[in-house]
Amino acid sequence: MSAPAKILVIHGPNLQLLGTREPKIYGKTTLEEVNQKLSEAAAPLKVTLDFFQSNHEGEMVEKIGTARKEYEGILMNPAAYTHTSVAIRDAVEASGLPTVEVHLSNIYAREEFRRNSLIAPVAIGQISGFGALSYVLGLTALVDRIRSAR
Ligand code: CA2
Repeated sequence: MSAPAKILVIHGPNLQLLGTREPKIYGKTTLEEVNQKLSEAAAPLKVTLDFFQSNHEGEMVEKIGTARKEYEGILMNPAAYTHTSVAIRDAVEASGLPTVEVHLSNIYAREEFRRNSLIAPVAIGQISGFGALSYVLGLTALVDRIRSAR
């Protein structure tokens, strides 16, 4: 029997504000509660999670850059960097790790500039628009992919 997969969960800039502002767009669930929901979903899937939140592009790039040593997949909400960061996209691609991109809001139903994701082409998939459930759906899909690749 192989060891349980370790998955890195990355939350991008400003997501530490979740649940405190803009509830109409992002809901009332705090980041801590999102992580709690993920931990509850991870237990029956028999995977372990580490959580990382950063407001800094370079920190996110460095975390992704060392992830291969420890993790089998990445679940990430790149937040605003979704639409701007070639550096994060290149880091994901270079990591070679299956990565699922998630968004709380439906990025295709908002401003034009949110409709383009630089990360999506290097992710195995994207889930957008289901609030905290996007993360749980994303985790389920990521674990399924990791298992079928083992
Ligand atoms: O819908 C998502 O999950 C986003 O990744 C959230 C980003 C936004 O830039 C993306 O276009 C879509 C914004 C994260 C900031 O979160 C806040 C939460 C509460 C209050 C203010 C910002």
